Amino acid sequence: MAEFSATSTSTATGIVVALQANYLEVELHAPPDGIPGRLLCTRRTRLSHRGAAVHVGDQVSIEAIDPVQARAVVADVAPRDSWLTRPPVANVSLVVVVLAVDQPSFDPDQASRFLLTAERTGLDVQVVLSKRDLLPPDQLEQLCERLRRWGYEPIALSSETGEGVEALQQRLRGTALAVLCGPSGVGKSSVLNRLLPHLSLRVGAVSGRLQRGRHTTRHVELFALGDTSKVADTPGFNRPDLPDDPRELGVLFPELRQQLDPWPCRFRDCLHRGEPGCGVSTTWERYSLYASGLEELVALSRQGRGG
Ligand SMILES: Nc1nc2c(ncn2[C@@H]2O[C@H](COP(=O)(O)OP(=O)(O)OP(=O)(O)O)[C@@H](O)[C@H]2O)c(=O)[nH]1
Ligand SMILES: [Mg+2]
Ligand SMILES: [Zn+2]
Repeated sequence: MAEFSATSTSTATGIVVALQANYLEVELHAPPDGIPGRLLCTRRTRLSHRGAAVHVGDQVSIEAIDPVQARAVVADVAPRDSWLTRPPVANVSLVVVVLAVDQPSFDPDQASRFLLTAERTGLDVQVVLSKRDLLPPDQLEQLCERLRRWGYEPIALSSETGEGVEALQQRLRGTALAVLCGPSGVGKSSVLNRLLPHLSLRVGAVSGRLQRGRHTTRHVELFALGDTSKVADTPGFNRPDLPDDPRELGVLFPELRQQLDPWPCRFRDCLHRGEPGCGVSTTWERYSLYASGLEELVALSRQGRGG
């Protein structure tokens, strides 16, 4: 007769839902009989040797399951479909950029940096304008219209009143993994508490003259939204970096991207800075932001080349 030890020989697959110090919290796709749905895991040392970082959102195979302690070991990581660097989340299918209409006040430069970072993934990007209760309806409509000119169809919502939350819920339904990202204090955790009332995530009041957030959320964590969708709460931060390559910048602006098909310029490597023969207009709102971003990147790449 087989002898049972504390460690079962079963293996299983799951998704990393959180990282805690040196542990990975893994939710199993189909827990074998008698094995808890969530396990606290360490990594096989050979994974660390390969330099394979394991992140939230990674699909992993696990072994050495200890059903009593709910522990296991991550043996391997599946190749990623997509990768968001900051916040670090693997296998994202939708990037939700959350921006407050006020408190903290809407900052077009900061908003754009978050949008550019989201666009770099090549994934779908959804803009959420949070705290709509803080803005009169006509000003809210103006802000929505502004975002539309940038190439986005925003969902305006309030986690205080609940208005608009249903629209986000609809958008997330059927999305395998959505990530909420944006500045600290815009209400990312608050909207999750509204969507999933059992969560009670910690939220923090904004403070100071600039009504900045207090970096309340410290870790990326995934939560189930129905049977087929997951959504990630992430720590807010304030100023994402631009991409490294100036030639990459243009395609990250939807309103410029739309002007580039078909290619309107006489020059193949045009950076669209209003030179004669460049067919790109310079009269769109974010053009100045594009131009100054470009200058910053060109200067950086010159420095990098030592010239
Ligand atoms: N008036 C109003 N306040 C809100 C709304 N949503 C969130 N807040 C408040 O905004 C503050 C920040 O909310 P959080 O949910 O902690 O913001 P966060 O984006 O998760 O912040 P970090 O975790 O620091 O990135 C809290 O005081 C919330 O009560 C809203 O819809 N309307
Ligand atoms: Mg938070
Ligand atoms: Zn051009």
